[in-house]
Amino acid sequence: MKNQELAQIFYQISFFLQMEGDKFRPIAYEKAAITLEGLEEDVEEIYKKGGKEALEKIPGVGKSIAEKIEEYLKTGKIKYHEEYKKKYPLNLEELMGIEGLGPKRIRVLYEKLKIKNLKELEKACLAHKIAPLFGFGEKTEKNILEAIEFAKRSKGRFLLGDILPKVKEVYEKLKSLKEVERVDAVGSIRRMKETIGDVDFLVISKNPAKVMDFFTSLPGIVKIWGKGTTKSSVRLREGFDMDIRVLPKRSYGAALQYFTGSKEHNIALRKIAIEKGLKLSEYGLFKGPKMIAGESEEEIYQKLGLDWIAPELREDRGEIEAALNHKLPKIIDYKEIKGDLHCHSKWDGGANTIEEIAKQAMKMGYEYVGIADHTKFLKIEHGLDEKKLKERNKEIDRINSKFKIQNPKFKILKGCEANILPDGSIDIDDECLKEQDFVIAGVHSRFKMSKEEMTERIIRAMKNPHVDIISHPTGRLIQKRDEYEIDLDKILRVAKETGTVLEINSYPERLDLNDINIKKAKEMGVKMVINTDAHHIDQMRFIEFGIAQARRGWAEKKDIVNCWPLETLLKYLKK
Ligand code: DGT
Ligand code: CA
Ligand code: CA
Repeated sequence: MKNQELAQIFYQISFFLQMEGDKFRPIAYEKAAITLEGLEEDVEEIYKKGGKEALEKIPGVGKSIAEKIEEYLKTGKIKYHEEYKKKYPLNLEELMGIEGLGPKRIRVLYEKLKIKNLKELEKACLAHKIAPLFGFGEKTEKNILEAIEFAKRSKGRFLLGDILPKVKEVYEKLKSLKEVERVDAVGSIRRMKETIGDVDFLVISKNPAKVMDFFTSLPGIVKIWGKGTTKSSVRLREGFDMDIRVLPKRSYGAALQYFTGSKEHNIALRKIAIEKGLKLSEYGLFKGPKMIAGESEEEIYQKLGLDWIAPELREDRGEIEAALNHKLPKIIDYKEIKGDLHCHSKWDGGANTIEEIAKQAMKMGYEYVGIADHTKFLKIEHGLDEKKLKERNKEIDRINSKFKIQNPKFKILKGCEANILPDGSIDIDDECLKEQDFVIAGVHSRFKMSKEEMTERIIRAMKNPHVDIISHPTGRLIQKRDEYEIDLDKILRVAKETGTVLEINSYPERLDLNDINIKKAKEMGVKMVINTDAHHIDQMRFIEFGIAQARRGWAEKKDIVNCWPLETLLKYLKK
């Protein structure tokens, strides 16, 4: 579908014309661009069916623009656009995104300083070449520099955990709108991918104009990229973009399927449709001209001979074949966790008391919660030594007996997150480890070791009979730090042999193990635990992100030890 490409070209023509001070033509091109962006039908189809005359019937498309669309469909280029690109060889995608830099200023910057892209712009700012230009000044230069930083940041992807609360807020607002019959967040958000490029909403509404007005005037919007009759796109102060599309009810399921993605999943699915002599698009599943499914996502999968596939699995990693053979995993549910085994209390410098953590856990419907304070090696984290751990355990006993009356089913478990020292030994003596209900061990120092050394280090810890769980096994921090050099296959084998549980750390920037490694672990029969690593009770909600990754890694109840009742869990840990 060429609609979007054409829209981008028309936005650029509009921009070039504005650079030259044209007053009216830019508006016409921008209008056409917005229409094309929101157009449901494929502009190429329209042209094939009705030629140039049909194009002219598209709102906002006149004779001259229709000719240019025709030219693009025939040659893949528009001469008018190409000539402007030659005249102004600028990276418009970059420069148009800078707040406070309009077409006129961009022209001055190009003509006076030969600035063509973001990098050159930044260099000029840092060399203070912008301020002396007529009509710019110190303040403008500073603002541009800030905008560059912002653009650089927002160019990347965003952590799911940072974005999801805001998405839910917008979702709730849209849902409460009386013009909205149904709303869904789709794309990578619905698949709960660890990072998000942009947020996509789909809506059913009899009054799309109202929905567009509402959406584009939400608080916190810093830029409206486009506002059409059925599609709009905005940027939020936080730096990420949100799209919305209003769809007819009859093809909502098809759109839900298409815009949930992933692209790879969709391509594989479309292939199956073709093999069956069908055509699948965001408008529906078609047999010839007849739509045979479209209103619900389930019927689309069903008509293709597949079981419905949970969004988290839609990455073309074998889910389609499994759905064809009715062998999809019964992945864990968001409500299936019975307890969090990795909470830091005030004892090691966390924000909350054990009692507060326990109360929060009960509020979340858990049957148990594990306190896993840091141990002595980690001095900056106020790690506890053997004596302190003993004292802390006394407090846990005391609180447990207090709660027993209120909630006999609930239990606080005694644990620690001990350190795996560079040689693979643990920084707390065995006697003390034995007294804990569970022991987590993790690498918190000397991250840069050779692959062999690091692998051996972790393996030695797993072979310690008191170590039950390895926390954040690969050590990666999303967008900050790579995994340690480790031989994960070897670690998984030893985990299986020793019955060591590997953690799925839910912290938004950790998500460690990640989805792919979770699937690997599951296939090898390694057990995992979904923990939050919360240092504050508010962070106990992070569990959702860990569960999401576990689902993306095909994990079932049998794979995740904290989906099990307390008794089963404790019996397993003692092994
Ligand atoms: P993101 O935004 O980078 O985190 O990832 P997505 O998956 O949300 O991607 P996005 O926003 O570009 O598009 C949303 C969905 O629309 C995507 O998951 C699948 C569908 N889609 C977008 N472009 C294409 C395409 O060229 N081909 C196919 N088959 N599907 C596409
Ligand atoms: Ca997206
Ligand atoms: Ca998108």
